[in-house]
Amino acid sequence: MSRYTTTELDSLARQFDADGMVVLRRHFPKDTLLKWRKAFDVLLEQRLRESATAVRGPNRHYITLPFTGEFADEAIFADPDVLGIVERVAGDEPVMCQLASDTPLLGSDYQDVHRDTPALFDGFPETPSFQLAVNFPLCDVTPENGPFETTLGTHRMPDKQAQEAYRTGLAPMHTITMELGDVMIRDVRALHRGTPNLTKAPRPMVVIGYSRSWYFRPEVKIDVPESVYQRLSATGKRLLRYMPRVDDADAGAAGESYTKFAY
Ligand SMILES: O=C(O)CCC(=O)C(=O)O
Repeated sequence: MSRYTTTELDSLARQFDADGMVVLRRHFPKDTLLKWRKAFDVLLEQRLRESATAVRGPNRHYITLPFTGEFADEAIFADPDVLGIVERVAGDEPVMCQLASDTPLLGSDYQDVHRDTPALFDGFPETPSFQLAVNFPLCDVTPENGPFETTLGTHRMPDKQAQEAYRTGLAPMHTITMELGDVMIRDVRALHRGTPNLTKAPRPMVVIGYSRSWYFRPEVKIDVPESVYQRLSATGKRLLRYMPRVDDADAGAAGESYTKFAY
């Protein structure tokens, strides 16, 4: 069920267009996310043991989540408010193409300031949004455990202008501390960076990728087990329409192909 009215979603979409991001505070139920955390801790341990993560800097790991169990949760990935904002800023019939996590550990560092994708057309950065990240942490995110930092309003700027705006303080970094349950929706073109986790506890941040209906990202995919697919609603099936369907036994195979992440 939606928490926001149509007027409020319109306003959030306008804020997104200006800033390149919005945060919905206390949006997802904490008890659901604590179940995700329990499942994630097992996965993290296993992937670290197998060195089967995509490394995003010292002690910073990107891990695709299997689309099974807790993680195949339509109440999360088809949340009506999140989709309401995604559709307003990236058009009707968006595609869900990524379900993963970013986790800085003790010993992680500042990432270089970067965008996650280049402009859609070389030399024409001023386009509406086409690739979004919906991020939510599996713990509280404090100044100590590696908060995400982002500039506001750089998502539609040419590279030089964005870097200049950041360097001169016109577009400073904002530290996004979050409570378990908060959700951030962002245009991945904004200049941003990960920061060091100074604590002993991992700081997992889930990332669900949504794209415009016609946009294809070959570097990511969600393997959808047939039995999970059959249980999805029409909305869930539609969001995942371009994702490969796999035998149940093949779900959750380790191995990351999303390695170039900074532009
Ligand atoms: O996890 C984070 O806080 C940021 C990660 C990030 O921006 C990236 O790896 O591209």
